[in-house]
Amino acid sequence: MTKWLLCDNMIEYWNPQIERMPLDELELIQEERLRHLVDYVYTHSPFYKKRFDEAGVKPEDIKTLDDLQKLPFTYKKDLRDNYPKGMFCVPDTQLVRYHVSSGTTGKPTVVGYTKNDIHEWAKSLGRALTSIGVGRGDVLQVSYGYGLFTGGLGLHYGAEEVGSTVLPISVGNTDKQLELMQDLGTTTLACTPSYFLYMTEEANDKGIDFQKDTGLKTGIFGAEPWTEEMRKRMEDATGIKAYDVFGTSELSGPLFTECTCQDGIHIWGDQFIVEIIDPETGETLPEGEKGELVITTLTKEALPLIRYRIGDYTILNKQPCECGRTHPRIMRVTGRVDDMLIIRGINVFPGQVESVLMKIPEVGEHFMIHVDRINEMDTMKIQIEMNDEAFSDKVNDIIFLEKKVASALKSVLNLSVGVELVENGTLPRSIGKSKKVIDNRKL
Ligand code: DLL
Repeated sequence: MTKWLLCDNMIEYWNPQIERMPLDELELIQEERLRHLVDYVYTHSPFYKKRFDEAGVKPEDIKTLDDLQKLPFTYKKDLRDNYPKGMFCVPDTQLVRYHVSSGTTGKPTVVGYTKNDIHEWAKSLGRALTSIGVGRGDVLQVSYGYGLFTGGLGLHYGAEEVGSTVLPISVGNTDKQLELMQDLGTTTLACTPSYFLYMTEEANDKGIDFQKDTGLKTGIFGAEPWTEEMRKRMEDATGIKAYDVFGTSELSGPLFTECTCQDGIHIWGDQFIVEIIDPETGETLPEGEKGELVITTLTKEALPLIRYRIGDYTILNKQPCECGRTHPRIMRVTGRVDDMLIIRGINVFPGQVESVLMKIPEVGEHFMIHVDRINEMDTMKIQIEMNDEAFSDKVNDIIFLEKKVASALKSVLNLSVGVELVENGTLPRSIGKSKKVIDNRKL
C-alpha cells in the first residue's frame, strides 16, 4: 500500500478512499463484516456458540448494526476462564504469534495472531502514524517493551509499514536511549508518558536539550492514562508534538492514535465497531456521553471479539474530523472503570488529580495517591513533588503551597485531601506503566 498525499490541504492519508469514506458507506461495510463475523464465530468458536445460544440469538438475527445490541458482551474474565486458547477460532497451525498479558490481576490472557491479524494490526498503525505525519525518512525509536507485551512489536510493525526506520531499543537503559537518539537522529519516540518524563529528567541532568541536541519532533505516548495538562507541559518543555496512542492487548495491541488535530483518537471503522455503554446497566449511551468503551473486532481471525468490554472510560464522537477522516473518534481515555477510587462516597479518578496538579506551576510531574481507612473513615493523601524552582526551606512557604494545592484539589474533587509536598526526585520513577495509587484498603 502506498501513502497518499492530498495536495489541496497537504494532509497525508494512508488510504484516503477508506479514511475519508462517508459514514453511511462505512456503516454498510461494518454491517456486512458484522454479519460475516457472527457466522464465523458461531461456527468456529464453541465459546461463542454457547454464549449466543444462552442469549437466544442466532447469526441470522443479526442483519443491521442496530442488531449488534442483541449480542451478548465478552469480558476479560472470559479470556481468563478459557486460558490459554479456548476462545481461538483457528487451529494452531494458522497462528504466527502469541502475546501474553502480565497477569498481575489474575490469570494472564493469551492473544494469538494469524498472518492476516498481524497485517491488519500493522495497517491500523500505518494509517495512524501517517495521520501524525510519521513516515518515510523518520527514525522511530520504539521504547515500549518488546516481548510478550504488545507495545514494542506493535509500533515496530506499524513503523515499518509506513517505511520509517525503526530503532527497536525497547524499554530501559536510558543513557543508551539518549545517546542513540542523538547519534541516529531519532525523529519520533514511542513510549509510555511516564517513561518520557523520566527520559526528560535524565536528559536535563546530562545537559541534553531535546530541541537543540536531538531531532526529536514527535512523541507517541500511551499504554496508560495521561492528561491534556500533562501534554501541554511535555510539549512546552521539549518542543515536540505529543500524541496519544491507544489499544489493548486483547484487540491486538497499540492500534489507534490521534491525528495532527489532537482532537480524539481515530478508531478505524472498517476494522472495529465502537460502542459506549453505561458500565452499570450495559445500556448503550448516546454519542457524547461518557461511559465504558466496548469494541467489536471486524477483521480479526484468530481471536475475534464481540462487544468486548474494554473497561476504559471515554466518549464517542462520530463527527467528521477537521483532518477529513470520517471514522469515529474516542476522546482521551480518562481511566479504567476499576481505577475509580471511592473516597467517602465520592468518585475520584487519578486523572482528575493529575489535571489539577499540572495546572499549578510550582508542582512537578510526579505524584502518588495514598488511600487508607482510618477509624472506619476513608482518607486520601497525595504526595506531590515540587519543582526545583519552587522548593523552599522555609516552613511557611511550604505550608502556604500545600494549602493552595489542597484547595485546588478540593474545588475539583469536592473532597478534602491531605497534601504532602516533597522534594523533586523523591517519588519512584517508572519506565513502563506507572503506578499512581497505593490503596491500603485493599491490602
Ligand atoms: O497497553 C497496548 C498499548 C501499548 C497501548 C502501547 C498503547 C501503547 P494492555 O497492556 O493490554 O495493552 O493495556 C491496555 O491500557 O485498556 C487502558 O486501560 C490502558 N491504556 C492503553 N493506552 C492508553 C491511553 C496496551 N492512550 C489498557 N490512555 C487499556 C489511557 C490507556 N489508557
